[in-house]
Amino acid sequence: MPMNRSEAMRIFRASPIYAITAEKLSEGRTAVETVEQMLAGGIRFLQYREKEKTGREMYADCLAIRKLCDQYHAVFIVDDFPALALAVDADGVHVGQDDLPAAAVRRILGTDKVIGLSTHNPRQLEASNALGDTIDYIGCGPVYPTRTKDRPAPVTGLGYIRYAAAHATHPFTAIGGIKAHNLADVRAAGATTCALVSEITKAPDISAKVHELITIL
Ligand code: TZP
Ligand code: MG
Repeated sequence: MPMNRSEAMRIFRASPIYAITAEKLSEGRTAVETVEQMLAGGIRFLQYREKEKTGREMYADCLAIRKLCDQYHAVFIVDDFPALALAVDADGVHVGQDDLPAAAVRRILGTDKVIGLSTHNPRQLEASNALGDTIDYIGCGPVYPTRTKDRPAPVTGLGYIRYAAAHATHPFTAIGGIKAHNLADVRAAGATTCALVSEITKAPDISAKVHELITIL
């Protein structure tokens, strides 16, 4: 059972850590196993982001993740694919600047799903503000260098997080190169939610890593 949009966003605002999958950076664990351990560690807002899988593979993974997220009352976001999100009853979709425009995604998903949009600079942030309630949250980054994403936008530094804290009209998550050692700096710059991929997926003990991150905050 998916949850409604406002409940999902309540959980976003209460989540210091937004966890994102990357099976190929998961030290041999599957994306589903990784999600299980993220949830056991306390993650309640997560994204399925698998850039190299087939539709069939992603569908199977997402059906399993839907069930796991139900057990933990966690929010399940699918990266890039509105049709996949609807097919598995995910709680929302995350899109980037080169994906379907947010308004088109909203038409597909209807009014009760969460939409997240990546932004990389103040111009894109101002454009996201203009989208109003077409979208629910934005991503801001990459704050630090990252090797997780192919062809990332230029590193923004913490200056962009301060800009977002002052100007974003949507809740936002910082993303890109965030690790245990710099998490407090990102938080101090104004990010109350931080999205992490490799720091979590590569951890020997994912649920212990999530505990460590939550404790830092
Ligand atoms: N968008 C901007 S940076 C990034 C995405 C999806 C990847 C962040 O991964 P990591 O491993 O936390 O640097
Ligand atoms: Mg995308």
